[in-house]
Amino acid sequence: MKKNIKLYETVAALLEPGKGILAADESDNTAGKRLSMVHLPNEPEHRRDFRELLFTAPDIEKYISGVIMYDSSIRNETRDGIPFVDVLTAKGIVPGIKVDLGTKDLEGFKGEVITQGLDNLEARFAEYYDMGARFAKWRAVITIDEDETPTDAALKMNAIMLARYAQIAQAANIVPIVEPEVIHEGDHSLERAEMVTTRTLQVLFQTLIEYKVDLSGLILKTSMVLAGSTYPEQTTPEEVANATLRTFHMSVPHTCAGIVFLSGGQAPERSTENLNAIAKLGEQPWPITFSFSRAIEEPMLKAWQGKPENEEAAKEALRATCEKNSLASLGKS
Ligand code: 5MM
Repeated sequence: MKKNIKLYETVAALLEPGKGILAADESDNTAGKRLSMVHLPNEPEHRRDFRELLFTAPDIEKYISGVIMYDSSIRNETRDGIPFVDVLTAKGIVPGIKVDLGTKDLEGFKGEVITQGLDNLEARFAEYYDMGARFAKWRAVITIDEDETPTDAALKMNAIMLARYAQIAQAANIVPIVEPEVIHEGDHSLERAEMVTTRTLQVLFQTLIEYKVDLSGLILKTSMVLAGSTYPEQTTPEEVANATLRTFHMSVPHTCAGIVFLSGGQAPERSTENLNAIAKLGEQPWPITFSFSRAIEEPMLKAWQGKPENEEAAKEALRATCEKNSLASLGKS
């Protein structure tokens, strides 16, 4: 396999110890859900203000190595006309882009979905690279339902699409983040979550290897292994940490450049506690850190409330949340 130094440089920047990745890649629709938390309508100027607060907050670069954006935000700029990509780059933060186009039902497989977005991906990557993006993200959604869900057929099809996306990204000098999100909502036990996540990651990595994706130039974004959100016995951080690392050791090759976590709808404090417990288990074959969206944004939104007079407090809430997660990624929270 031909080595691509550019990919490794980006990987090293993204996985700098003590830093994590902010997932600010909500589609316009989902950004509207964030704005509704602060009683603002889903209008372009409010989406811009939301992103401007996130990207211009002082000192986040001490804790954040990269930001994943959405198509409309990578093309957007601050109220003063500075492109968001330039704001991030000036802070030494690597700009990234979500390139999947969301999910649709997988015909014949009740409750299972497939991710769209492979069409024209070469051309889209070329444009995003010119805009400054150096890494990307594609999310597959895996739901745990009855005993037979997820099916191996759905896992395989999602893995092939993740592998094809990763091939195209690497050919464009863009580091792919592959995100097979095992959904937290549901009444499944911790054991079942562990079994499903292990199988999902095994199928994914077998497929990535089969299609000759360079794992040293790729980052895995994954769920923590947790009991379902409505399962009667909720899991302690130590249980989450042990189950999550057992899963990785059963499924993630040591050549994979690194592993980052999504928060999956857990409360911000719980996401941080679980990350801290994982880091406390000591050094692993891969760098491990956070790539939260909701768990980073929620405290900032609470402080902001959509009011100009709260903007400085909102930026400080964001900085403090990033610092807490930075410490947790080192097991020092
Ligand atoms: C922000 O959520 C992203 C998906 O947004 P759309 O549904 O609008 O496309 C998602 O990709 C996110 O980056 C990850 O799942 C991690 O987010 P959480 O909130 O789970 O940390």
